[in-house]
Amino acid sequence: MNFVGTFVLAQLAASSPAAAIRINQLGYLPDAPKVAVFCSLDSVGIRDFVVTDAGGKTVLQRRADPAKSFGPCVLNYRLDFSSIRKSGDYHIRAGAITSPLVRIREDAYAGAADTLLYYMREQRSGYNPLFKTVVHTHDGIVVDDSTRAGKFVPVTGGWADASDYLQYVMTSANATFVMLMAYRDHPGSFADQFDARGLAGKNDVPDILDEARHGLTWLLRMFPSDAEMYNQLGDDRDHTYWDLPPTDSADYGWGKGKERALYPCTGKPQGLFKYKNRSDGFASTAGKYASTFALAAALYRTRDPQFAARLRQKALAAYAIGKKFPGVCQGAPGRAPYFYEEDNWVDDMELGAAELYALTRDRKYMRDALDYAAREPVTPWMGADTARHYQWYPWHNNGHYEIWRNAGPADRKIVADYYKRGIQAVVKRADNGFRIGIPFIWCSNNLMASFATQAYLYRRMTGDNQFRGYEQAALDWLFGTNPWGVSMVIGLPHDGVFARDPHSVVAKEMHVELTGALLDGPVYSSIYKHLLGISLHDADEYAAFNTGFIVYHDDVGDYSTNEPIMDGTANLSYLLAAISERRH
Ligand SMILES: [Ca+2]
Ligand SMILES: [Ca+2]
Repeated sequence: MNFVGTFVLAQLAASSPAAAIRINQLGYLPDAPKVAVFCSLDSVGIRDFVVTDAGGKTVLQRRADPAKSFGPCVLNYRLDFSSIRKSGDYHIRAGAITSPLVRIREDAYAGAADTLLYYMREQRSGYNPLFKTVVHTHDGIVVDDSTRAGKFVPVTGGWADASDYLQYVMTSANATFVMLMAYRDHPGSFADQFDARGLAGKNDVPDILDEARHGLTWLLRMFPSDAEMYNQLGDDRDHTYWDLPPTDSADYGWGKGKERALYPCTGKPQGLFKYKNRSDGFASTAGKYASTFALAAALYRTRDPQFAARLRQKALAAYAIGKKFPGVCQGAPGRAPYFYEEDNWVDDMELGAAELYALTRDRKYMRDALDYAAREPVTPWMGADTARHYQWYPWHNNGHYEIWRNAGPADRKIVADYYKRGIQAVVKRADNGFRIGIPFIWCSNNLMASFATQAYLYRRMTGDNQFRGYEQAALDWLFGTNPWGVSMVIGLPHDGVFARDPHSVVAKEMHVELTGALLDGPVYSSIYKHLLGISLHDADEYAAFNTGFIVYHDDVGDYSTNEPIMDGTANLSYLLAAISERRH
């Protein structure tokens, strides 16, 4: 470390707080549970807290509830101010600490789901509205296929998965599905301010459908015939260069900046070099194609009948392939050992079957959906301490909810109970001050968003409010009620504390704020320490809060906690749309 670095760290240490009050910076709905968390880094505790209104008048004085320590927070207290239901601006004071501005608003979440779409547009491959040009125009050339290797297939489009430019059907299909589902259930939460290309200006299509259709177009290209089901575009050879999308110079063996490698599902382990995945079927990918196309076919039935007819035919074809070739089609590693290690496929086939039943009303699909659901009632990370990278994906199983929408009372109860078991498994681990029970594996924010979404869906399905506090705690965590006091969505709220230095070449080189991007989020410090090629570029402004079992760094060098993720961002759109809708 050089002298300047030492000096900066000394300065940080001198100004380090001994405690903090963490809140949801986006705000609280008037009728929602409202709990701030007092995190003390030493053993100085508090007894009471007060809440003052915008005029400085005390509106609540209460006893702080001591809670189990968590991460860097040696002492933790829950400051419950749920009794305040009047919209307005407030501050919370406890000991010598004053909170940031606390907002209680009917419209606290208005427009939030649309804000996520700024990041989705920025991630577009094909025409990209940030660069105002077409990026990755040559895609792609088939690899790892005995009969088609070397063939060019036109698959331009879709979204870059994260800050690299790899593209996966696994994450892109789920992203598309969730956006379609968010629009179907909560159309009032979305505006029309951008056109199909993602440029400013309305086109009489809600922007969430513009974005979903961008995904659908790419997915149709990735599944051009029954004999060709593609799964991945590019591999980690992408990481050799840290380029902007229009000047991407990755070399897949036929020259820098040329076509990217296109991987089909093959039903066999894949990996062109040292590392191999554990693929053994098609169903994880086929199920995702089927569910996304089937839901889209229903939504576009009157809007665009021709498009809908094509989607319906593709949904049926994909589902049949999944039935014929059960098993998983995982991400393919390149030179590095990391890949998407999805191990479950019955969840994907369940969702595909549920959507095909909704589309066709053929009972055989409902029977399939219920059979698949019974084989994996709980998404297996729920209740676990760890998991492999994207081992259980999607992070929550929308299939149970989609069955529920069209099932009779007995089956409705069965799938609602499946959700309940998953929620209970997480809640059992959530006896800390933040009420958080997820494992802090890579992409923990996805787990947080999915837990909150599952808890929301369960509440909507059953009217049972017993987990509402945990649902709210997960939502609050994402918007700042976490040890670092950081909103995990860039730009939400625009005047909040959020990542200023994300792991993104676009943000770094273009000097743009990646508004709407959900970050990977905190990980176990043991994971962080063992990742390859990771180091901070600047002094850690959150060092005082990185002393516990989990860490988060607002640093371009930390690709494990501070990298924006496309699929997680899209996944959050449902929950934000749901909680904002009736407030418009
Ligand atoms: Ca639009
Ligand atoms: Ca799966």
